[in-house]
Amino acid sequence: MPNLTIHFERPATWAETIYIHYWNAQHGSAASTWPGIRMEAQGNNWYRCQFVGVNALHCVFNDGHGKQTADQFRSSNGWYDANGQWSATKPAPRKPIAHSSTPVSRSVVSHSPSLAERADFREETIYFLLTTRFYDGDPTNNFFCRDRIEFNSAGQPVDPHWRGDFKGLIQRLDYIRDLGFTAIWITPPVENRSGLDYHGYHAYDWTRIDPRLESPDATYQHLIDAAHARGIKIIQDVVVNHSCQYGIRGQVHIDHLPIKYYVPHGSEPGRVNHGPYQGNLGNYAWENRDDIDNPLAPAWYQERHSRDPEGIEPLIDPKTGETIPKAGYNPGRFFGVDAQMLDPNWYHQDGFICGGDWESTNPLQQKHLAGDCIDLATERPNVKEYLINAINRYLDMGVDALRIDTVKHVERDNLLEYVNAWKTHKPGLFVFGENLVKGYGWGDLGGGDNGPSQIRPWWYTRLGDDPRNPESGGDSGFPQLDFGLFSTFRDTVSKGTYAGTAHILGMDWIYGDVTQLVTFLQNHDVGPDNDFKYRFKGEQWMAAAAYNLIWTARGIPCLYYGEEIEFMKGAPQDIEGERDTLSQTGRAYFGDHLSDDTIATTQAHPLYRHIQRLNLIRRAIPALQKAQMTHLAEWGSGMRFVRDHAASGSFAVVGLAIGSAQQIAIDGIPAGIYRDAVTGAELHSDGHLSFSVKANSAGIYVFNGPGKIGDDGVYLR
Ligand SMILES: [Ca+2]
Ligand SMILES: [Ca+2]
Repeated sequence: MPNLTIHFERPATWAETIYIHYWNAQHGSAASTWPGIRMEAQGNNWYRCQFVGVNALHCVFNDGHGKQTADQFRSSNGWYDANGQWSATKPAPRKPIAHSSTPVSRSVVSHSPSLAERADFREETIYFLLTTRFYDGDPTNNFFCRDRIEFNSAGQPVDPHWRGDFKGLIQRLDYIRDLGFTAIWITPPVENRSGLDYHGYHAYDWTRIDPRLESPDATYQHLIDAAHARGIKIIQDVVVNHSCQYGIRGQVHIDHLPIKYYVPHGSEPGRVNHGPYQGNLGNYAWENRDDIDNPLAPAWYQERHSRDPEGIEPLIDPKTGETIPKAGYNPGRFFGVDAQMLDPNWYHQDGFICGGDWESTNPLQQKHLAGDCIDLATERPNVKEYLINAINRYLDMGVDALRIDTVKHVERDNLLEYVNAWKTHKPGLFVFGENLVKGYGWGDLGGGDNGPSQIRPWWYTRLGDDPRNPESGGDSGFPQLDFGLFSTFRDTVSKGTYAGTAHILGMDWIYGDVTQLVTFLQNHDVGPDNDFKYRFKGEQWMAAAAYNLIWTARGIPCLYYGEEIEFMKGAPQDIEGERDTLSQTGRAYFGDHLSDDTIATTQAHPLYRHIQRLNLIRRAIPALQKAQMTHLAEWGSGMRFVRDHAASGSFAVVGLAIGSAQQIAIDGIPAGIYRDAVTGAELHSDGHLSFSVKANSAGIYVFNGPGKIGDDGVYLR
């Protein structure tokens, strides 16, 4: 009968009771209930637990007092030390970490596991899209936001903001699969309310999917099921920090006048002319043209919600006593929020963020981010209960991972309550966060940072309480989008060099588990040029070299929709000018490149083929997915490093060349046969390896590797 013995070294900041919570145990009882089994103290901070009749399990270590590790998987006896490293034998007492030792046995390539078997999210690569801007499968759910409507030369409104939908996404899942991605991150699908809410970040009801995304035969459940049927995981984007400016349906109301009574200066009641909004600016798709249907709105509001669709009957503003509709009457009563009148059970009471607040922890976390991002009292039990339960339902529907928005605007330990509640509800759940920083983001550790550690990405990946010492706490199990690495791309790949990359990678130790970070070249908010505002502007070969780095370095690669064809290259990521519409931005509608007539051209693009092959290579080599980077050297036009994943026996030497061909040399690696996944070249090493890499290509020499993976393209060759 197999037995599994797990040892755990208590980090200094943890309580002295240690638990192991486990699930998916093979050939044993399936799972423990949180916080799990209490481990037996062995002295010198080591704890032990033996599982009889079990040969593999997933687990989380915790102290029952709020500290916990990331999810772990173990299939043999092991010692998990306070630095978060597994060993097959008991580690010697603490000493400086030596270079990676000679690996024992070396496997070749991973097989292709099914979705259910893929418990480690580092095996995935992510395609990120704004559902409304991707592919329109059902024109009947299209909807124009009030703001930024685009008109054609005939004066007709075109390009509805809510255009792409689940039906279209389902129809194009095979496109994403063909490109090689195994996970899709979609923008928040819950019901929204705002003058510009097509992106989903202004939630009004977390318990409902926005009807503008669904069709009768293409609900959220249909999307999840269709993705799973293709081996693709769904990552749901979740906003915890704020609600829209109307409150939350059925929970809390924020005072407003109904927008159908708004009449701009120079206009008349019932005569507003604004594309699909004719007569007034109330929601044109709703019978009574109102903007909210909150049962907590006052009686006078609800009465108008259910009638007077024209917005022309006299209504007394209860706040001022004035009668509307009246041209030019205070727009703030329709579109603004009175921060003094917010319900303290649901909202913070500190007003709106202004200039000096952006690098200061308390105002950043307690004030409202914007007029339509009203800061929730996230520490209150009612807020926690509402948000946690709402998202649990989507986890039950099959959502595989969560991406948390605006992380730095919620205090870390408070936010970890949400993250850990979801991970407890769905053991093994991968959750990562967005902590936007332009720069290295090392906080109090220097690097020219003018903000404190407590609002920086690394802080949220850790459990310690010392802003100057990341190692004061272990891994929080809440990795972040790698804005630090992203920020360096402005000065590296955008200028055709890797110079400076080693500097940022040399700080990998500050993160709880750097191999879980989500890496990217750009996204819907930022791009790696000048002031971080534009879709990547650089030459195509620079982008190719950037992807070579992102796909072979530590972290989980994430591509923003359209990058595969340099879509909207150089455009601002978000609306910039006073009159910009979405079609002038990086959030333009992508579906024209995915139609039956155009998709072949899209799939022939050199970067499409490039990313497709990088996904193929990464999926075949566990070291590229899971190992840290060692033996790192970088010299501007080239770099090399080792990815050594002892647990799977996968070992790869990577050489990268940007701008010109490079000769790569490395010492101190295991002797044996190495095969390049890019060229298929085979080399014998006696501890030294030397090889050449063509310009903007990569050499990926895998110990006992399978040889060439995929076909040569313009860059990988
Ligand atoms: Ca649609
Ligand atoms: Ca907040």
